[in-house]
Amino acid sequence: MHRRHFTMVLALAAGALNLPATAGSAAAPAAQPKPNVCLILADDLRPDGLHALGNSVVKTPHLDKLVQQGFIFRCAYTQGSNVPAVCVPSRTMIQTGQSYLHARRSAPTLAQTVKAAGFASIRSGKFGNNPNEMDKDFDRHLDGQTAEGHADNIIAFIQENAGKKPLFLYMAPHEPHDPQYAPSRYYPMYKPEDIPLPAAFLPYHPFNNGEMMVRDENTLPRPRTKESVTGKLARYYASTSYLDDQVGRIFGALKQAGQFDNTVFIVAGDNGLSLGEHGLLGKQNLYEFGGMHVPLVFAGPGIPKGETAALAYLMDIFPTICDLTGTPIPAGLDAKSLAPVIAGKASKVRACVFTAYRHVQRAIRDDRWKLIRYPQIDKTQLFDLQNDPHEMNDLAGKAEFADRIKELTALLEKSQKEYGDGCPLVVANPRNGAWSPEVKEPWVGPKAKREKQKKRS
Ligand SMILES: [Ca+2]
Repeated sequence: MHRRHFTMVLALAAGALNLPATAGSAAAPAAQPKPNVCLILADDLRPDGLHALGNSVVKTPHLDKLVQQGFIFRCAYTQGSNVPAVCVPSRTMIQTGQSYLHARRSAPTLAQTVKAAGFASIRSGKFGNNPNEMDKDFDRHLDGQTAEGHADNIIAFIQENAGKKPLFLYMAPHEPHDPQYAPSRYYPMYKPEDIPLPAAFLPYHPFNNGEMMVRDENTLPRPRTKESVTGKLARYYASTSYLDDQVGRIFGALKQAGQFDNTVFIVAGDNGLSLGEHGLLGKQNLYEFGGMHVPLVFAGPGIPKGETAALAYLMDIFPTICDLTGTPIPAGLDAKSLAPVIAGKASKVRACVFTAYRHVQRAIRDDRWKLIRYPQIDKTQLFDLQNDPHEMNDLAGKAEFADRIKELTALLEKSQKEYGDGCPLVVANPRNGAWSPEVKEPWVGPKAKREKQKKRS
């Protein structure tokens, strides 16, 4: 499928990137009609959250068809968050293509860019966890309330506008975020007893990571148990299947309008989520099955079937959409186009990925190694992701890895400078990191304490 479009869009991408056009086409990008774009941004979807991404339990037949024909970024991340609601900076970074860590540089947003490029655009999504002022720049900006409502909004938009202009369709539903609101018929699809515990399951997190009692972490009692965690996973998968059915309706409308094969699809999650890994439940940590690691798939005209371990940021979606549609990329972005990786012209666009959570966690990873630093408790973890993808074997205490830790710490400091992150990696008088659930009020920083008081009031 999409074969007939392959040459055209590769030529478009090549033109935008100043790459040699492989198919010998010298057509000017501006003369080519743009494909439509359909961005599905699920809320809290884990990097293995779809069947075709390697999860044998969850049923997602509609999205699977795309993923099976598409190009998967296995190592994609949202950069981080200065608040427990990781969604907000994540969605803002998609709109700006810039790091949340420094003041926003003046550059058009994604919404402004697609508008200027001649797309008819709609965002239908959850309100409240998004940069609302920026999202207003889409031609239509709606809250459909449910996944079904969002699909209705987008289907109506397709029916009104297909063929008149290229379409930019952005669906940002609540699913599969908790609490789950899928219709009741979805819940019997998953029996907790059939769901395996995550590989890195622990009843408790072994130390205080600086955010032990946040809202997400309190959605199940402690200790975490097989029953409680698999029950939560069952609800999460039911919600994912509900979303998949609604996405299937959008695909149907695009097919009916004769536009499906002329649409670039991007399927992603706004942030990751622990569901029992390391004793955690939220997105307020930097583990691989934690807050920042997300699914990211591109499919459609010009996009070959394949996958890569190239390190990507979620904000890269913005310039990548530009390249895949022959739209100029605005100057001043931190994000990088992934089009060269998709086109097989480059194996990577960056050597390392830096992630951050408030002032309490910082991490850096390269193709193999990952270091997580907890400045407030003077703790470092080191994982060999190649041999330990679930981060179950912390190598930081071993003398033979001292040089590796030095190298990665230097790389982390370099990334902090690059993105203007002033968070110290070493603090005076670090706290005791010991933690157990018997301690009712674990240590929280002054800012978190204020947030907590605000929530109570
Ligand atoms: Ca989220």
